[in-house]
Amino acid sequence: MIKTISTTPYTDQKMGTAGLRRKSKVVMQPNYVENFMQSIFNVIGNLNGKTFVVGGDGRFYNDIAIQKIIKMSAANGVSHLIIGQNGFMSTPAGSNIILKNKADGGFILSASHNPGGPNADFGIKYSNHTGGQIPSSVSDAIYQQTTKISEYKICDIPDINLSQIGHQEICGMSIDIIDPVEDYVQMMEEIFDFASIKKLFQSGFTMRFDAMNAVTGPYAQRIFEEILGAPKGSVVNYKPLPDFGGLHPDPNMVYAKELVDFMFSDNAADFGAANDGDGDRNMILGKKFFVTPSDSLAILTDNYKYIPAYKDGIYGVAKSAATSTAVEKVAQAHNIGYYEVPTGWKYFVNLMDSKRITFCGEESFGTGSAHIREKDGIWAVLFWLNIIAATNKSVEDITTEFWQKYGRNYYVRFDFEGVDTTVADKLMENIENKLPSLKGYSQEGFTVSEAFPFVYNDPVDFSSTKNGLVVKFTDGSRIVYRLSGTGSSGATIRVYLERYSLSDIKQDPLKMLTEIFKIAMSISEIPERTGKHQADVVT
Ligand code: G16
Repeated sequence: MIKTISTTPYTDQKMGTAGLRRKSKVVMQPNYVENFMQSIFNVIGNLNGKTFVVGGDGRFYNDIAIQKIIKMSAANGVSHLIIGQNGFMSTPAGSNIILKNKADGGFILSASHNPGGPNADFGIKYSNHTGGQIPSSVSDAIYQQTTKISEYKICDIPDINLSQIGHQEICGMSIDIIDPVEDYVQMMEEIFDFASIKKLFQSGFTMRFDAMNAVTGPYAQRIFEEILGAPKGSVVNYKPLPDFGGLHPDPNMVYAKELVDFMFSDNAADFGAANDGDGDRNMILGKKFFVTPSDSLAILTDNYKYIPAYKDGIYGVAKSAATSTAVEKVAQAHNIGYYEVPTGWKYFVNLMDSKRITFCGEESFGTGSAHIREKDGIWAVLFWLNIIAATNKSVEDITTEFWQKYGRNYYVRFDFEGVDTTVADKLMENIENKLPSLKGYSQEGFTVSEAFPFVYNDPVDFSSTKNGLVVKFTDGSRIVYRLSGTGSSGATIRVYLERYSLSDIKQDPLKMLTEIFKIAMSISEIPERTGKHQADVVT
């Protein structure tokens, strides 16, 4: 039943920040998935005795790609697959299943927060035995394979029925189809104080969780409504749909508009939250109040003692370089380790495995801990609920008290999308060339204290990664420039702005960052080089 099929390479199978992301139509080309998967299998080598976890966020083409992966796994000698029922599994749940079963890795079929559908995006995230996505050295080797692939192996059998939980054997490989929600719920129950969150809901506390028609709907309904007792209907857009019902499943102020409008209305719930396509990102809202992801990481870290799993102490904390420095002050206050890594959750994995950090987070709506090796949307929501239950304070009060204690890092990210890649590359090169001469440069009353490309030297594997360009000012303000690594076409220039104030904590972030934005534009020459005077997305 095993067939070897000739193929020719595609030239565009290089993974980005988190796996391979392309337009669905690109992925649907003949042998596209097959070439990519065979390249992975070739790099791993002997697959005999190996176990992999497979699932996805249910987006368009999930059902087709998963069948290809199953049949190719069997043909390549994989011994065992653990698959989410109907092909569904969130990214954090997948990481947990890999760790719990000591699997050799896993494949989550998702383009994360990117929209889904025939005219939208598809993707494949590949994790190894750590439960986290593979390091760049491995993805580079896979890319090399994709450029010279000439054949792939596949089992010539009918599609496998993924709807029944249980065990099957195909082509000499064993398959276990599991409930993708069950183990995840158990893990959350072990981390958080479910009894006190239950009491919170019993007292009349209200919440709205927007699953954005993506993978977390069933997880959220089970946890928030069925177990914790949030009123039925608290979880909205709960049914995972192949095109996410036309929603762009990115939980931010722009794309989670329905939730934002509700939470900023007079009928708002006490607490609001959203997750992205594959359930690793989160957005936190209070009544007419938004918590930036950078602040969220700092606040969770500062309040770790309320959480049963962390109350006895935590290791350090890490953030991506582009994330605001709010959590640095918390790390100093608690006397714990503090690390800055490049953008990409995979860079946290070594720090977690070596017990250097417990918490980590990114400005791109990602927060998580060492319970798994991916960011975790529902975990972040439960963490907030647990703090609220323990302190009896609102999201706004918790955040305001945090700013009163540590000062406020005003922070906004500006995305310039759909830029020609050559223009974007030149623009970044031009900024980088300018960096050495920027020290002492003054504009709008701000003076540059240092300017440098961000370079991360991993303390565990000693690899070195360059990602982003940093301009720091004498008052602690910062500009970071980066090109996104998660888009599926063209380039997105990300400009991250930050300004710190110890006592002036109630201002409008955009107003506070007006001057820094002007400086960022004149250093980068974005308007002149791209023709864009406004960002396409401001979060
Ligand atoms: C991925 C990575 C994150 C990263 C984000 C944005 O998240 O796992 O570490 O912050 O992309 O990356 P970029 O700025 O390069 O677009 P996800 O949720 O998309 O898998």
